Amino acid sequence: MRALAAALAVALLPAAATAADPPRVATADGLGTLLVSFPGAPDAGEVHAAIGRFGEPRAVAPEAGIWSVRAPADAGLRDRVLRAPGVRSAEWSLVRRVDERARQAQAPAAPAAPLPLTPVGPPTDEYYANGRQWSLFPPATTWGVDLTGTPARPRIAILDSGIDSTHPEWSGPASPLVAPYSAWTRRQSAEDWGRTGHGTHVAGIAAAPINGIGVVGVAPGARGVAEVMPVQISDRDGYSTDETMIRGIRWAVRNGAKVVNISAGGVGSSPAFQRVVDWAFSSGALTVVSVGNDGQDYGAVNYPAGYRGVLGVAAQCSGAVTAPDCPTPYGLARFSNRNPSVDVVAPGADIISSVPPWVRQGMVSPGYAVKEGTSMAAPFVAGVAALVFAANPGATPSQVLRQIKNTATDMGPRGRDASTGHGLVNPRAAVTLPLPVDDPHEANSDIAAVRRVAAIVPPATLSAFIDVDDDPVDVYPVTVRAGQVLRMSARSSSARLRISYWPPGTRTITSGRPAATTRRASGAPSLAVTASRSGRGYVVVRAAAGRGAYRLILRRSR
Ligand SMILES: [Ca+2]
Ligand SMILES: [Ca+2]
Ligand SMILES: [Ca+2]
Repeated sequence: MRALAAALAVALLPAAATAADPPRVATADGLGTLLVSFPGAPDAGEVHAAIGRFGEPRAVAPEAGIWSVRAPADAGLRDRVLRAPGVRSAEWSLVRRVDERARQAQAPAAPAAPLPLTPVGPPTDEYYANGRQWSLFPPATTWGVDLTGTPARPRIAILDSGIDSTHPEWSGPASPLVAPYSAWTRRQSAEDWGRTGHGTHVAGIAAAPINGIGVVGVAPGARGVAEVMPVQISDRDGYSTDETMIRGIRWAVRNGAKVVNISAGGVGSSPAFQRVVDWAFSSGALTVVSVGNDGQDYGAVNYPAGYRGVLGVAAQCSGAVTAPDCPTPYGLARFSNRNPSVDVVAPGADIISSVPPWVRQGMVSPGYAVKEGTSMAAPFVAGVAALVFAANPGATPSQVLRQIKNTATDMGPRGRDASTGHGLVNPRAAVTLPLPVDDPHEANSDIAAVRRVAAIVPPATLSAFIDVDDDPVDVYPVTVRAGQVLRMSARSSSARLRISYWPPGTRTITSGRPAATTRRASGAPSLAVTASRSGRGYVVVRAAAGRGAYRLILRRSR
C-alpha cells in the first residue's frame, strides 16, 4: 500500500504549483482508475456483469452507484466502458492538490499590527491570548468564544494529509480525534504524513481545543462534544485523486460527520463526484471546499469547489499589508481564485495553527506554524458550519449552506460577485439568526440525485427554494399515465422560472431535450403536457433569474 502511494507520487511529479494545471489522470505503472457511475445502487454481481470484462470492479461509493476499474490509461477504454449496459458516466480519476501556498523563502511577513486585546473570557491558549490569531478577533471577524458554548457540536471530518495525534492539541485522554481512516492505505489510522503538516494545520483552524495551550479553533474540539475525524486523502506531497476523495467522503458520512472539509482541488469535473456530493448532502453532511490559489481573474474553476451543493471558500488577508498577496488590509487575498465557485470569504493569510514537530516552514514555535492559502480559509467556514449545526439541532445541509451565504457580509462589488461570492463569513450572524426554511427536496439537481425519491402522485403542491447562481435546477419525479394531461405551474415572487417535462426513461437532464417546456421564464410559468408513456416522468424547474422560495403545483386529468 505504501508502494501505491510512492508510485503515485512519482507519477505525479511535476509539482510546480503553476496556475490552473491542466487536468491530469492519476496514473501509476501506466494504469489509471476509471470512475464508473450507475443509476441507482447496483450490487457487485450486476456491476461485474456490466464492466467486469474491462478489469476487476472495485466499490468506491456503492451507495451512490460509484465503482472503479483499474485499467491501462488509454483514451479508447473510457468510450468502451461508456457503451457498457447501464453505465451512466465514466471518467478517469483526476489529480487534486492541497490549496496551501508555498511561502516565499524571504523573511516572514512583518507581524500584523498589534491588535487591541479584547478581554475575551476563558481561553488562555497562548496564540489566542496574545492576539496572534487575528482571524478570531475584530475587525476581521464577528467570531467570539461565546458562540462555541453550545454543548453538542457535530463531527467535523478533515479530509487531508491526516492529523498528528501525538501533538499536544490532539493527544491525551481528552483528544477529540475519532474514527481515523486513510483512503490510501484503507487502514483505520490517519497520522499526518504530509511534508508540510497540512492536515494538522487545517484541523487546528477548524477545531483546535480550548486547552490552555497553542491555538483555539473556530469550533473547538472536545471528546464527546465536538469531535474531529481525520481522513487521509492526500499523499506526502499534498496530492490526491478523485477516487481517494470519494472514498474519504464516504467514510466521513458513514461515520457520522456533519461537516466535511476539503482543502484541495484541481481542474476537471466528474458526474460521479457530483453524485457523491449529492449523496453526502442528502445524508445530512455539508461539504466545505477551498476554491484554489491560482489567483486568476475568472480563472478555471477548481473541483470539488465547483460542484453544486458544496460551500466554496476564498481567502481573506489579515491587517498586515504584504504585497503582492495582500495589498489591502482585511481584503481578498490576491492569490484567491475569482470565479463562480466562490461562495464566501474567510481568513486565509498569515494563519497560525498546529503542525507536526518536523515542520519548520513558517514555524512560530515548535508545533505551531503560519500558513496561507484558501486551504486555511475553508476550515474556518467548516468550523462556522459546525457551530450553526450545533445551534440548530435538526438543521439540514441546505439550511446551513444558505444560512452561511445569506448572513455573509458583502465585499467588493455590491451583491454576489465572482471574487468574493456572498462576502465575508459572519459567524455571529450565522449562529444567532434564525435559519432559512428548509429546501426539503435537495439534492435534486438531476435525475440521478432523485433516483431513490418516491415519485409524486398529482395533485400535489410543493414548496422549495431556487437560486440562479447556486441552486438553479430542481428535478421532481412524478407518476404519469399514457394519455393523461399533466398540468404544471409554479409561483415565485422573487425568481423567474421555467418549467419543463421529461418523459419516463430519461437518464439525465443535462443533455437532450425535454418533451415540453415553457417558452418564457416568469414568476408564474405554467405548462400542460399529454404524457405519451406511463411511468416515472420528471418535472424540472429552472431559475432564469433571481432566487427565493417558490411553489410548484401539479395536477392531472382523470
Ligand atoms: Ca489549544
Ligand atoms: Ca459583493
Ligand atoms: Ca432547490
